[in-house]
Amino acid sequence: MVNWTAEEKQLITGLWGKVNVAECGAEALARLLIVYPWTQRFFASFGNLSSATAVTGNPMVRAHGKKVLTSFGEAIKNLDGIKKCFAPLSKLHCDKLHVDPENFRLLGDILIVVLAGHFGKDFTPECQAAWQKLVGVVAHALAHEYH
Ligand code: HEG
Repeated sequence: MVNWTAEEKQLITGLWGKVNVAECGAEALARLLIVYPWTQRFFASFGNLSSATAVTGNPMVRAHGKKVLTSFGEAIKNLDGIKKCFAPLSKLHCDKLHVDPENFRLLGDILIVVLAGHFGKDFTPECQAAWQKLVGVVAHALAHEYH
């Protein structure tokens, strides 16, 4: 069970209210695929991923990035029950998609980079600390149903 301080909750939800989910989600997934190219193997059906420009402009990457970050929003709405909330998604990523859970950590770290880029000085060290904790908890929850 994770404990969140009132300040952490405020830092997470306060920033989340200003996040452009479509933009940041698309950027995060595109960066994952470019920075860690082996992650492309899960998205063979997404068409052209042959260069950074192709990845960034790929509409399926953009749509899926938005979907993934929207799903993060569900975690934020359920901060005290993230494990339960993500149990079905964890099963899906394990049984059907066969995604190595290490990739959840990589995506979490990439999301931090994206937020830092979008919010600059407003992404204070305290805010980063709260978000870093969140992406860790999300990665842990998504890995929880693996066997
Ligand atoms: Mg996953 C599908 C969420 C990381 C690969 N991912 C999905 C879906 C959601 C989701 C909500 C749609 C599920 C559905 O259709 O019912 N993913 C999600 C989160 C995270 C994550 C919250 C956070 C860390 N996913 C992730 C990573 C990879 C991956 C790191 C691979 C490197 N996801 C993946 C694939 C699909 C989904 C291949 C199916 C995509 C498709 O074919 O439409």
